Amino acid sequence: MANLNGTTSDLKSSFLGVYSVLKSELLNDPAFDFTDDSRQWVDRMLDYNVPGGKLNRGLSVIDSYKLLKEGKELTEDEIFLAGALGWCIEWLQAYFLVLDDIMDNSHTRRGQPCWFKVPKVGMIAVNDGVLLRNHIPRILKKHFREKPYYVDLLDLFNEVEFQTASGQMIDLITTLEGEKDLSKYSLLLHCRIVQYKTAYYSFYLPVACALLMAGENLENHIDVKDILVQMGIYFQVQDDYLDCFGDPETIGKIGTDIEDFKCSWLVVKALERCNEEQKKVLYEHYGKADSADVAKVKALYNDLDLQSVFTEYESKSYQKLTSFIEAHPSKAVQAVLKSFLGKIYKRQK
Ligand code: GPP
Ligand code: MG
Ligand code: MG
Ligand code: MG
Repeated sequence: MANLNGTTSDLKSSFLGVYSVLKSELLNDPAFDFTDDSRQWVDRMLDYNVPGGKLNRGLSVIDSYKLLKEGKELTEDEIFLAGALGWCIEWLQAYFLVLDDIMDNSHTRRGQPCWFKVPKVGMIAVNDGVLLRNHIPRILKKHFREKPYYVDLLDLFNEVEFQTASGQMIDLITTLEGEKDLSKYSLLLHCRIVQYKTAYYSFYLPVACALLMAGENLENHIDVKDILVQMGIYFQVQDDYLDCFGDPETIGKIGTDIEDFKCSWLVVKALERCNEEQKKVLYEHYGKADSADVAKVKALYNDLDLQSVFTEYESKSYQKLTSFIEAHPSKAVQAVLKSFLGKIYKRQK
């Protein structure tokens, strides 16, 4: 395996090397000895859903661990383990996305059809989601069973999965309320949804994994968690913005938030800023599958200049997060948090 202490592209290619090892371990499970078809199915399903994203969450476990070690060269073994934890997060993400795309009735993901849209897959994707989820404790057991932090790792993944599923549930049932009365949508409600459905697994989890590997007790790092959760909220506001204003070619997915009646940051801001007449347009056209309705909503978002509102929010969030980070007593932790923020600020995908 290439030396992971090297450049970013080395880091990425070695990280992908860890994927191959984990995948072949999982495929060697006696469960698939029975038929070659089953092994091939899982092989294709993993390649389709696990490694094709930006890999930010996974890579940042290694990054964060390195920063926590304050520049000390990592051993090959440490690099493999941090990589394996990174992949557990990517597996978790794959599981969430496969199911989220079914629930959101989405079309594309990472520049290709959503897994459930692939011919002959359909609702088998639900079971594939369950399999992806079950791979995580198998990876953890194989590589971390003897570690003093093994139980904490299992507990962390369980807790974060619970938080995410709870956020997803609120995301989904909130649309039922919105369909009855759009004015129920508020910034507070939005914040609650995105904190749970996105922030814990996307931001807190990678750093918490690195902290556990470094022998830290997570209870001593509540301040870090708070900052990461704030960063995760900002990240999901970007996701909501890109759903409407992003380039589908670049973000690799076609937005469905307007059709799905989502309590998106954009609709909350539109409700805050619209006059009575514009409100009528929103009530009439929001949450409809027809592209003419969607176009009406998008035109309203443009009239309300939501792009500028977002730009303003983006720079305010950046300033606020930077000041939280700089107030943290540890330089190593500051470096971890700044590296995260730098990766997402003004992202286009
Ligand atoms: C992102 O919401 C939230 C998730 C991917 C969590 C899903 C959780 C489950 C328990 C299934 P989103 O729908 O805005 O994401 P995207 O825009 O990528 O579809
Ligand atoms: Mg979705
Ligand atoms: Mg969703
Ligand atoms: Mg989205």
